[in-house]
Amino acid sequence: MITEKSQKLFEESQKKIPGGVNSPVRAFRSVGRTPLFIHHAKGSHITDVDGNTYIDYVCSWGPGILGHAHPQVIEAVKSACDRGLTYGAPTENELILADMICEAMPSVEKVRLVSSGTEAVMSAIRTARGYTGRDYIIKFKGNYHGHSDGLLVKAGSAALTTAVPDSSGVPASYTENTLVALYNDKQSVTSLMETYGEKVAAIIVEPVAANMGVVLPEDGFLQFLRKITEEYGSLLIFDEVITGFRLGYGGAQEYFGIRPDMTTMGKIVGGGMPMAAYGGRRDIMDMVSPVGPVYQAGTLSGNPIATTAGIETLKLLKAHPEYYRQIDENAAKLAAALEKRGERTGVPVTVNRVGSLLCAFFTGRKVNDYDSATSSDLEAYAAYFGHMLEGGIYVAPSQYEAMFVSAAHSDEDIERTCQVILS
Ligand code: HOZ
Repeated sequence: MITEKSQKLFEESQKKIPGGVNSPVRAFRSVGRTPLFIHHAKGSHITDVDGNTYIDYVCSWGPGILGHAHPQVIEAVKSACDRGLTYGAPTENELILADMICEAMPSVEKVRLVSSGTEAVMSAIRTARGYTGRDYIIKFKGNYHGHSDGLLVKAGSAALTTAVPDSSGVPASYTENTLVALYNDKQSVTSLMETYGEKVAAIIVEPVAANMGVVLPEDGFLQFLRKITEEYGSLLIFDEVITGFRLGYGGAQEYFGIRPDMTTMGKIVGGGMPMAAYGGRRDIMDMVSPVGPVYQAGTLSGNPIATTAGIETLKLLKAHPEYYRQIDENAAKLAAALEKRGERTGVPVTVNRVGSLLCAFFTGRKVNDYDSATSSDLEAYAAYFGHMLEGGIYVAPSQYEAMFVSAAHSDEDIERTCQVILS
């Protein structure tokens, strides 16, 4: 595999861009390699600047549920571009998309469109605080909710691999209202609620943790969070930036049958464009400016091109419920192959999967929380990553991310991937 052009671009990029990348996990540091610079992507395949083509399971970290450059999405986006890129004024598209989101997730009665998952979560937290008049929030160790100051506490994703779980540059006073509980550990939540419950604005959770690898909620855990937040008058926020429209059209809340008070979305909802959303109960969302006193704004919020990509993507997902069955089944085949690889090589592997989200941890332990997730052998992950890449398969360049299956992955892609896993 020749990667000369990628290497050259990486060298040059490091002179102008911190670490040569615009988001840390892309630097391939935790797998000890230099990143691939991408030239184009189509369907299930991604091609780098040296002309190497890979079957892609990063899928832009989640948005690519239909695969890359779906013709219907591209066509609509091109035609939207002809009408102008941004107006800074309302459009009918925003209403159409808001309607689609509210229909997909009935807990979302009103929704605000923003430009990134970080912005969605930051705004949801502010709204929850404004609504309850309380300052504390509870998050879970290893859950990642974007990079806003108050949430970079025991975070997942690249914050786990850069060895700076709590970022420098965040004043201690900005995180003093952030309490950290342990994922899947009811007692840790109960203890915090017993002490601070009356002051807790919200508990925010990734219903499936997908930024410390993939860690599933244990039976009853999400139901417990629903109950305890009700008891203390706190809000329950589901961060569905990854799970929204992926575990099913109605996201994790439909999959697990829980009605959160607020939901944050990103990735798929923008169809590959920079767009995200936060929404929830009408009385809560009516706290947001200009109706209520919680300020939040954005020049590119509800951008016409981004909403076009989002609408077309959701239309396709809604029209093809069979996609969800297909991607689940394909993910199950990959999971089985990964387990078999563990048996064959003698390197212990624990595979976690829900729907089309999966991840291999190189540990013999059951992985159900931060400590077990971080017990994975990172050298073994790096070796697996290298093996897959050499075999033409592009998986996340970090243990602490998910493997995403898309509707564009064909039977041949899955078969080929299983062969590489087992080779
Ligand atoms: N925070 C993203 C993964 N969970 C990474 C985004 C990126 O590097 O593009």
